[in-house]
Amino acid sequence: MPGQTNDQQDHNGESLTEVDAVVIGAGIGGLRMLHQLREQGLTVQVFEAAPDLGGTWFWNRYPGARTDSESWTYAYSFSKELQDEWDWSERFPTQDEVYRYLSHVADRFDLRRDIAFDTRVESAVYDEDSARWLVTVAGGRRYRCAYLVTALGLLSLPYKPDFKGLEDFEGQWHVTGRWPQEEVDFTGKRVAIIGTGATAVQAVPLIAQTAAQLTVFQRTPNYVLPARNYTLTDFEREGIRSSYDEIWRKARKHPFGYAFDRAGVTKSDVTPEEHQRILERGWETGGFRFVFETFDDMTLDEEANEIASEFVRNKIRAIVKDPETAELLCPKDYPIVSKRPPLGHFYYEAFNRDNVRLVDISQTPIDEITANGIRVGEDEYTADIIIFATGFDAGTGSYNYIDIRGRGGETLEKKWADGPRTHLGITIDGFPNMFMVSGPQSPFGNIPVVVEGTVEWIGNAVTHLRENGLDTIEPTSEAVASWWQLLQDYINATLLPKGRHSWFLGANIPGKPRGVLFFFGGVGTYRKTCQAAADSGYADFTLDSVAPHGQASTAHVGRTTSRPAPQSVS
Ligand code: N01
Repeated sequence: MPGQTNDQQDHNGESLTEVDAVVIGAGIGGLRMLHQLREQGLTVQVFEAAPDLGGTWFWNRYPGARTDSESWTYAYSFSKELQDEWDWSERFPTQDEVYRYLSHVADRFDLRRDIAFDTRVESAVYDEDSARWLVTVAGGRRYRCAYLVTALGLLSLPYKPDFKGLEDFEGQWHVTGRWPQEEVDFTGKRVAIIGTGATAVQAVPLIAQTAAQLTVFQRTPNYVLPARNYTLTDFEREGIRSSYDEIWRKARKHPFGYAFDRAGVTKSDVTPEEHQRILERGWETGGFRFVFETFDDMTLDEEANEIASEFVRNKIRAIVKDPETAELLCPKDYPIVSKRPPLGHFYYEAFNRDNVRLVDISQTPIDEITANGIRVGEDEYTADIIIFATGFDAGTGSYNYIDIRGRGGETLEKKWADGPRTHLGITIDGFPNMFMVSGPQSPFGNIPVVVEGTVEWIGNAVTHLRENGLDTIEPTSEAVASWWQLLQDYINATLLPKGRHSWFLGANIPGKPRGVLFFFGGVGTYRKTCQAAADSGYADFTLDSVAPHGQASTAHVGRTTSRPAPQSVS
C-alpha cells in the first residue's frame, strides 16, 4: 500500500519487506530521489554501502578535494527555503563543505530515517508475474518493490591498476577515491602520486606543502585551467541568493549545466590579437569559463581549438621555471577539452618547488612497485606513501558489482557486454521500472543540474503509471537503439573523440568496451528531449498492467508519434 512499509514472510518463512521503491545510493542523486518519491507519497528504502551519506563526497576526501563547479550551481534547486538558508563560503567549495551541505539537506528533510547505511545491495531481480523487483542486501535481508532506482554515481568505482609488487611495498598506500577518514600525515614523508587527472591536480599542491618530497608520475599531461577560487563575501552571497531564478534558468539551458553565458563569438569573428585577449580574459576569470565564455567553437573547430591549446601551453611554459619540466607538462598530441580539463589551484606552480619532481612515464611505464617505492625502467623512486590517483571505472563500473536481472533473468552485465544501452540514460529495455539517476548515457555535465532533471522525470513517470492504473514502464528496443545512435552523432560532431584515455569513452580501463558513455548533446537539449518523451504519452515506451491473475496485459506499446497519455487499462 502506498505510504507504508510492509514486513511480511514469504512462502519459505523468510522475511520480506515491501516498499514502493528501492533507491541504491545516498549521494546527490539518491538523496534527491528519496525526497522526490517520498513527496509523491511512496514508501522508499535507500541503501548505501558507505557508513554515511554523500557518495562521491563521502569517499573522495583526499587533500585538496573540492568541486570544479561553482558552489551556487552545485546545489539543489527544488527548495527555495533550502536555497535561502544555505551559505556557501567559497566559489569552489571543499569536500567537507559539500558533505556538510548534503548532511544539512538530509537533516532538513528528515531523509536519514529511510536510509540503511553500511548496506551493500547484492542483487536486484525482476519478477515478471508480480511486476516487482526483489532486492537482496548483504546479510540476506530482502525487499520487494515496484520501482528500482539506481543512483550509483558516474564516477564511484575507483580504478587502481594492477601493478606488480604492491603487496611487497613497506610503506602506506591509498586510493584517492577511497580516502581514509583519518588524516594522512605527509609531514617529512616521501610521497609518490600516480596519475595527473583532476584528482591529482587538486592533491599535488597541498601534499607538496608538507611532504619532504613529492614525486608525480605522469603518463598523459593535462590542460589544467586555473580555478581562481575565492572566498565569498556576504555581499556576493546576497547577490547569488537574489539571482537564483536566473542562475537555474541559465544552468538548465547550458550544454554542461553551468550558469554561464554563451560566448557569442567564434574564431572567424575576431582578429588574432582579439582572440588572445579574449582567451586571456577567460584564463583570468578562471574555471570552465575559459572554455565556455571565450569561443563557442573551441570544442568544434580544430583551428580554434589549437589556438586555445597553444595558449595554455604557453601559460605552462611561463609558469614552470624548469623548461624541461614545463615541456613535459604541455599536452601536445590531443586537443584541449577532448579530455575533461582539470581545474588547478596553483598546480603548475607546485612544480617550481624544490621538493616536487615530475617523472614522465609516457614512454617507459611503471614496471613494478618495490618494497621501497616505484620502479620505472632502471630507476627506482623511493617512497613512504604511494597515492593512486588513477581514476574511475566510469558510468558502468559500479553496475558490475550488483547482480541485476531483468525479464527472463537476463543479466545487465550480459546486456551491456558491448557497452551500455539505455533510453535517455534512465531506462533499459528488458528491465521494467528500473530507473537510473546519472546513469551511463545520461548527460555529461554539472551533476546536481543533471540529477534534478532526471529525478523529476522519474517522479513524473511514476505518477503517470499510478494515476493511470499502470504497473510498468519500459523503453522499446527501437528507442534504445535510437538513443545509442544519437549519442554517436553528438560526440562525433565534436573534437571529443580525439582525447587520450578519456574515461567518458571507457578508454582509461584496459579491456573495457570503447564507446561514448555519456550524452554530449547538452543538458538543455537533454531536458527538452526527456520532456518531449513524457509529453508524447511515453510513446517510446511500453506501459503495462499486471492483471490480478498475474499475467501482464499490454496497455500501450510504444509508438513513434505523439499521443495522449493512456487513461485506463483494459
Ligand atoms: O581520474 P582520471 P581522476 N599508469 O581518469 C593515470 C572527476 N573529478 O580521478 O591520462 C600510470 O582523469 C591516468 O593517465 P592517462 C572529473 O570529472 C572531479 O583524476 O590515462 N598512470 C591519469 O593521469 C575527472 O575528470 C573533481 O595517461 C595511470 C590518471 O591516472 C574525473 O573525476 C575532482 C595508469 C587518472 O585520471 C576523473 O578524475 C576530481 C597507469 N596504469 C575528479 N592508469 C571535481 O569536480 C591511469 N593512470 C572536484
